[in-house]
Amino acid sequence: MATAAAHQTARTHGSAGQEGDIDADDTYQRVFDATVAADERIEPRDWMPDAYRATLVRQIAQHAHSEIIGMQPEANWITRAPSLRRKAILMAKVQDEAGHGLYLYSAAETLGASREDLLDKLHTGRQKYSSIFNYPTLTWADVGAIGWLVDGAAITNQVPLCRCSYGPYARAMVRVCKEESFHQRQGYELLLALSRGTTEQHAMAQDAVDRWWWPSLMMFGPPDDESAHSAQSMAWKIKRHSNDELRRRFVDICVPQAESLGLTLPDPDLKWNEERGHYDFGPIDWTEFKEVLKGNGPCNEQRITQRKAAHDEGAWVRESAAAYAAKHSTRTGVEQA
Ligand code: FAQ
Repeated sequence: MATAAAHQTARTHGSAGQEGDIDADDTYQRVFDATVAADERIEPRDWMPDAYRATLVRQIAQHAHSEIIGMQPEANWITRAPSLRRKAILMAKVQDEAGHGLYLYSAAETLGASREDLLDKLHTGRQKYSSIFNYPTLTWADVGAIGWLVDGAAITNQVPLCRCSYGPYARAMVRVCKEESFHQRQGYELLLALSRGTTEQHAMAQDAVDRWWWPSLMMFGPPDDESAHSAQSMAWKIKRHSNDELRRRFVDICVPQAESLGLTLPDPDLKWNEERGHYDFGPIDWTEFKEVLKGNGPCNEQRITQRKAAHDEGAWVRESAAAYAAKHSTRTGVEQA
């Protein structure tokens, strides 16, 4: 059992004692394990295993990248929204996604990652973003389907992350989930309006759901027996549930909602299983998922090209903001303090 003094030292030191100091390493590890076991938070200044830090940077960066790449498919419809009201809602939603990216890159920075480096890894394909954003938005109804299904899947995955063992990530998720929940409702409301509209509008809504359903199920990641990181991430309480568990939960939520929308889900095997207390569903095309991850989805190339162009075109904004901050900090004496 670690002493209180050792506990404090271990919790507030960025690295584990002197090189070769096995006792200190041991104590730090025990304090870390005890903190996680007690469902307390690991904070940026606490000691943590290198692999825990690396896993968090990987997941948070991938999450941040998904938020900013995820702006593209919906932004595609801002200029063609069917009314001023719909345009204002959509602009606010896309802007929210940029904000989520910001919280998440900031959370990654608390682990020692550099934002510039993370963006470079995204642009050069060394870090991933969610598979879902490699599909095209072909009609206005896709905006509704993304809100309902993609934001719905995101919330199902992210609500448990509010209890993630790493403090800054968990706290960022609280706000993100509140906003995603609003996004999900606007998507549902949009689809409901189309579903109850003309025959053509109903068909458009159904077509969008048909195209987004299976990719939304893939968002939860590979099946549990193929998930490389789940076991360790769950032991560290970064992830609280497995990929398949969350996928099942999402299907259970969506089936009654689809019925209320007057739309069907494109799966003939979808059926309530009394014994399991869940819906059974058909096989997911994991070959498609793997192809999308390899860069062969319908929009992978377009998404990265557009992201890089936006980054290059925005260089002057970043430079101006940095110059302003430097000038401001000199004037207020922050630099001398
Ligand atoms: N796409 O061992 P696991 C949103 C990768 S936010 C791409 O199971 P893990 C908001 C995985 O990284 C959506 N890659 O991995 C919004 C790993 O590869 P690596 C994003 C995927 O980390 C809405 C490999 O497969 N949400 O939508 C995917 O334990 C509307 C093995 O997988 C998050 O990022 C995938 N779908 O579990 C924005 C949530 N799935 O890294 C705009 C946080 C797996 O070894 C509009 N992340 N991979 O090269 C997580 O919860 C987890 O990272 C999982 C994957 C569950 C995604």
